Amino acid sequence: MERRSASLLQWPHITEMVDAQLVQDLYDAANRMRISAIEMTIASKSGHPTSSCSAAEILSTLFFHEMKYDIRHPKHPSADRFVLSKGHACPILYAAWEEAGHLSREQVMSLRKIDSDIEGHPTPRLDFIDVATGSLGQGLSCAAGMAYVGKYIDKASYRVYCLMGDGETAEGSIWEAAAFASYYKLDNLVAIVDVNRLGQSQETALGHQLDVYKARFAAFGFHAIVIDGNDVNALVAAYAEARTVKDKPVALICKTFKGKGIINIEDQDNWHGKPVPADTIEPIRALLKGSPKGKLHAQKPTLDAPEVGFELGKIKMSSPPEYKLGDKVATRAAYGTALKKLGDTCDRIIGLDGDTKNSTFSEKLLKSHPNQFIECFIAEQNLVGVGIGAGCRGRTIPFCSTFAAFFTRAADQLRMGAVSFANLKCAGSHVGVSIGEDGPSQMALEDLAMFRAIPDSTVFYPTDAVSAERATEMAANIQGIVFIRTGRPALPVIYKNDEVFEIGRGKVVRQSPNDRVLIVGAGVTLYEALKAADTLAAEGIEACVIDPFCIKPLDQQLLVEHAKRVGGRVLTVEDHYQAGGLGESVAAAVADEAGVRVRMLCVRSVPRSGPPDALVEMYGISAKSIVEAVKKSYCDK
Ligand SMILES: Cc1ncc(C[n+]2csc(CCOP(=O)(O)OP(=O)(O)O)c2C)c(N)n1
Ligand SMILES: *[C@@H]1O[C@H](CO)[C@@H](O)[C@H](O)[C@H]1NC(C)=O
Repeated sequence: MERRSASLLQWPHITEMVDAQLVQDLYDAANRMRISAIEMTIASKSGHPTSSCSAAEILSTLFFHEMKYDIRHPKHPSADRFVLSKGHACPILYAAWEEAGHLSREQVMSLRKIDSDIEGHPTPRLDFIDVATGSLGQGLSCAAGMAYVGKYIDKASYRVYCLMGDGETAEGSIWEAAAFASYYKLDNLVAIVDVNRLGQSQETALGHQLDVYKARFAAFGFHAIVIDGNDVNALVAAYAEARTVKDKPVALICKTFKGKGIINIEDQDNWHGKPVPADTIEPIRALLKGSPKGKLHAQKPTLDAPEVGFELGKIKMSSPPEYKLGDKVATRAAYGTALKKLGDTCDRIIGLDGDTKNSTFSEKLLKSHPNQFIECFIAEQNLVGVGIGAGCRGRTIPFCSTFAAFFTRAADQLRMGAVSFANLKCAGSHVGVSIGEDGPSQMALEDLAMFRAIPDSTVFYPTDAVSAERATEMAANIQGIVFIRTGRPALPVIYKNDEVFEIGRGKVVRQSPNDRVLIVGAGVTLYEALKAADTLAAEGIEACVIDPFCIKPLDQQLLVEHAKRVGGRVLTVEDHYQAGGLGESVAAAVADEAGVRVRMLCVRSVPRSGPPDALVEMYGISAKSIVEAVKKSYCDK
């Protein structure tokens, strides 16, 4: 009772009276969860019991007093969401789901075993995890994406809670997310910081300076509350206060102790990420006051999230491509057109951009369907994180766009997107030296490598406007991470409007029975390849030209067939660095074929500013370079 009066004094406007028995039940739940987390990590001989224990009360009050969910359907569209941004503390999360009756003792004790989904950090292999965490600093972006969708798209009452470590808040991406959350007035989002003072190798930069955390979150537009994060009464009151805040996200700055409750280890350095002695369990058990496991139940969700009305595989653009052969259209413009046409037929197609929407042409969607567009400003890590959060649980199909170069800044978010099995579409414009005068800082020359490296990703590199529209339409219909590489220059339409494109199928754009070389290009270099083929033909050397359209999966069969047909002479030409690009993809595809050689033209040094044509020439990926390379490599013998 004393504890309660203290916290009510701190928050005089909170009238929520908490039953003393309930408070005890929540302490008992927290201590049972502590014991479970300690036992799991002892069994697995690894893991993070001290990072777990500081947050035991934060989670017990959240899961058994505050949050609304249904253990029979943890991902119910109307259920409150929880993101454990400090993913290494997952033993305490697993313990909460055990306490809730959703996980069995046997399951949690399989922590970190090779055949167990109770992994070392949380992943959506588990039915209660929406986004994988463990690479610190990313959870708040994902949570903000979920909260945005909850508030503005689902227009439902579910709330989103995100637990971060104090050390973790040194990540810049946390502050990108914080700025986003307050700009969009995400009052359904609660950011909780477990300020347990310690990081992995030493004390955090701010230690227990709670006022500094408070000032920082307040400066970012949050309603910030400082509490004793190991005090159930304080937590209950703070969560209740959070629910009353309008038009601002809430930050709960929780003063805690790392290893809270573990004798001789609480608040001690040197105990990060290792099991603690088993004899620490009994003293915690002695704290239990007899509230039995299973007594506490979560509140049921308010069932007000709407059904989403789309089915992957059946989403169509409102009209097919409408171009004339030879029309000059940039693939980025065709991407924008296609995105708008997808938005016409499916209100869950959303566009997200980082203040480049009039360059990537995602603004076409914004102009027609303002409610289906999220401006994320110049914060690409958050752009991708918000996209992942917005797409999870199938609530939307997010299309993120920016200059392709700037997606590399979110490489870790994209990598974690793969661990999350995220459904995310990325359209990157302004690729290669062909962007011209803006120079190398704006040129994507590593993007294919990065997106190809993502497990199960699909990578489209459409050459003309018709194929760009179809790539965008296909992207909407595939589950998973898709990259569409679009270009800046307006170049001629080469395909008819009714040309059929498929994932993993390329197009032979020029061939004759006398072909002696196969040239593979995409985007600007496909046009260079066609020009080169004309020049070569005039000199009696016929060339087959293939547009791969899809770089991953690559049309291996088509490439092998034509490589063999032309006598094994293959030349690739790309507006990208060599590592991980088109040439290496083609080389890998034909590697098993005896008698096939692949020569590569690509950008081989840091480019400079200049007119696009001049740069294409200077960096050796022009028609002239192709002609020379064919003659040099394949014609003297
Ligand atoms: C991006 C990233 N950098 C580093 C790590 C390694 N790491 C895991 S936990 C941790 C310390 C986290 O400290 P804090 O956020 O204070 O959480 P605590 O464990 O103290 O609750 C570090 C450095 C990581 N997982 N992700
Ligand atoms: C984008 O829009 C701004 C504001 O209208 C304009 O000043 C700028 O030139 C546009 N940029 C491009 C690349 O079209």
